[in-house]
Amino acid sequence: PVGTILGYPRIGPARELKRAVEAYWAGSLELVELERIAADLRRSTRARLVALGLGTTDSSIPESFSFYDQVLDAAVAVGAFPARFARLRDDDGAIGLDAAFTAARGDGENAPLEMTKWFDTNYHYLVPEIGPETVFAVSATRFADQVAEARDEGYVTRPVIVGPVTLLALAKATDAAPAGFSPLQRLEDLLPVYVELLAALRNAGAEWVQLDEPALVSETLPDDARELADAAARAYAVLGAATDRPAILVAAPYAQLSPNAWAVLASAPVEAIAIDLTRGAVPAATPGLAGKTVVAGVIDGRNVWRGDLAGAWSRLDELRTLGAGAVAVATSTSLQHVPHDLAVETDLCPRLRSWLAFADQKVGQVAVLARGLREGAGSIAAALAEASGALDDRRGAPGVSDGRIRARQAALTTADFVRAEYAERRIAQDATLALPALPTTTIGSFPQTADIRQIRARHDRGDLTTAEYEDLLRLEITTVIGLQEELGLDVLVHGEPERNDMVQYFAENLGGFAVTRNGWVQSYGSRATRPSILWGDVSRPAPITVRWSRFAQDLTDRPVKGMLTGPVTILAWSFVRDDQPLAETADQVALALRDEIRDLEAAGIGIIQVDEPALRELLPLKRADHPAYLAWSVGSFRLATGGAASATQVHTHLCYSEFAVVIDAIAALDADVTSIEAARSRGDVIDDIADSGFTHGVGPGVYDIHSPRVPSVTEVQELIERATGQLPLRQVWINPDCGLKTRAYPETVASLRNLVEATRLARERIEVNA
Ligand code: THG
Ligand code: ZN
Repeated sequence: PVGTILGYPRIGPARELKRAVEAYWAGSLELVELERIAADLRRSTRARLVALGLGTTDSSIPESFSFYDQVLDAAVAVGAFPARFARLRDDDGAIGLDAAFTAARGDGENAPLEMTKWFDTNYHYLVPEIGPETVFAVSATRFADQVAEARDEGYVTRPVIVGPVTLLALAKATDAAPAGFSPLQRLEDLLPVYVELLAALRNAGAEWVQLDEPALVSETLPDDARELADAAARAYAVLGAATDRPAILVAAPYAQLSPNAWAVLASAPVEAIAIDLTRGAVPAATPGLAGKTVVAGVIDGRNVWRGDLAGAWSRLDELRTLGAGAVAVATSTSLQHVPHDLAVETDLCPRLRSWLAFADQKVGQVAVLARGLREGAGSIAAALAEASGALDDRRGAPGVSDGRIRARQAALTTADFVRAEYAERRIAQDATLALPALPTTTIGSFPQTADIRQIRARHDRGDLTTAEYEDLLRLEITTVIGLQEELGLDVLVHGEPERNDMVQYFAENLGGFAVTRNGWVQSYGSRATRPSILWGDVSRPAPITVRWSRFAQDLTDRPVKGMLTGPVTILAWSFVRDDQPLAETADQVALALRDEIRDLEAAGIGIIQVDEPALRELLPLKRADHPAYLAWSVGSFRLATGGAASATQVHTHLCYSEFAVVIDAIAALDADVTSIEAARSRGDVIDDIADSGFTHGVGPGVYDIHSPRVPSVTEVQELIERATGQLPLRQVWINPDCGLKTRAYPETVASLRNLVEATRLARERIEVNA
């Protein structure tokens, strides 16, 4: 292929796959219907890619469909399936779609596969479980079936499969594995199964296969980079030597390959290597490349900007000096990280739209550059000039750079990032808040019932006036406050019924952001989000949350927490401008939040939570980049909260249990109280907190909100005791793991009742002991 993409969104332009899969799960769609809808989607994707300029029979069309997750697909194909789901295999050992769905979602008795972040993206994959006992064998034929399906329609497509090194690197050891076992130790056993898969693909008509090996660019996986590069050398020696196989394209997206990994791939017996040229420089020339194609990822698969096409073209030019057999153009990553099509976003301001490119537009850009490679620079000069024109227009457009905001940023001093000493704040807060020992609270959101979602939808459609809508919100807040008082919680929340999403809500209310109607991006399985587009300097035209917080506070004598989303999370879950460092953009968001905090304080709100669940998520893949990232991310939080009075208690919430990885950063946030997820690990994270010498308030979650299960009083007591056993009493807060948005009321009320009761018993014991 001269021009290709590493993968295409699979959810469907109107989220057809989500609707079909969820209908199938609900029992309202037959399996054959689900398979038919999926086949239709694959067919229309192929046709679309051809219409956008990719070739029919030159393997430039990737076959990258997945019902749920590409890592799960690879694990299923090679039979890496947990023992607890083994009974779901067919009689011949094959793993069908139902079995795979069950592994992804659990079945009540058996926990699903764990889900975690796919490199530094917002996509979540399922973590395969592999141990010494795992028996690898070809267990599904889907990859080859799809190639054959395409061939019957007249296409030669290129199947995309997670490669063996990455599959093992992303896997975790089974519970049965001995200490010190790493799934990568099973590489030699796994490779024959990949050899078999390759033969089946060849047999189905594939001329090329794409094996995705992003693990080779990462420095944040448990196996170190050298070990992974060494594994790649062994893996591709074996796969390359297979006689009955398609040509192999190894793709290493998401960051720059280390010189070591690059040298390994360049000398491996494979036919092509795809590298991400939007992150890092063109690698060094090497003789191993002479017979290979370098697939240059110059069109960014991660952002929604139309970008600098002329710049991409000159990178392709630069690549000709590498000594490769051929150069092809591609996206830097799969396009699964961007929405399908900009053309349907007719509500976007036309000028902004002219600066953007979603998946289909990016395919078009690849097609342009491919034409340049085939027919010479002259053939695409007009297209390059047009893209440069859009870029120039963007640079000079009003709002992209706002003098007042820039001046405010330039005038910041270190004092703006520092609050009074913690000890001083503690005294001021103890005096004004007068909270009991082990204060109880929740993370912020209360159940988003069908009713609330419907109210919002009716308001969006114009079926409810804003006045009617807001009356209903006030009613909901009144109920939620009443419930919390009745339960006996100490620090209350208003429940956030006015928010569709913790990022989109702020994006809709800040200047510099645009929101889309249909810009869905898969988050995991059938779920998607609609990231906002941060295109300009960030301003806060008016207070955002203040009237809801004040309304709630007026209903009760207990403190009500103000609820904000932090700058890093707002950036992490949006499409961010690419024309200035993230650090600068983060500080602009921080200043808007700083103003919001000042207004909340003025409205009588004494506790303000600034959530940063995505702090860990944006951690760069390269270790060398960690210090700079942690400096600006922590700095933006401190800028947002640095203006708060000593008596104002600043809370934060972080969602993941890898507390240890960023513990120093969390301490540096200097929040007065930090709540974190802890229940799924039965409180193991408490050890890390105690070991770290963390001195501020901390609320390790005492029950898991990710399932409807109601924790018993005893269970909650155990976690409280674990926390109070290891941390000074005055540090400990009692709260659930995370927000209650996805839960229903019956289990929420029952769980919180048990939380309050367990806390009451803990306080009694403390008094007896004192
Ligand atoms: N908000 C945003 N991004 C996020 C999260 C978030 N990224 C990480 C994490 N949380 C992802 N988790 C989810 C959880 C649920 C859903 C999506 C991502 C979800 N989406 C609905 C769906 O697909 O049906 C659509 C929701 C809607 O209508 O807006 O359920 O919290 N920004
Ligand atoms: Zn959370």
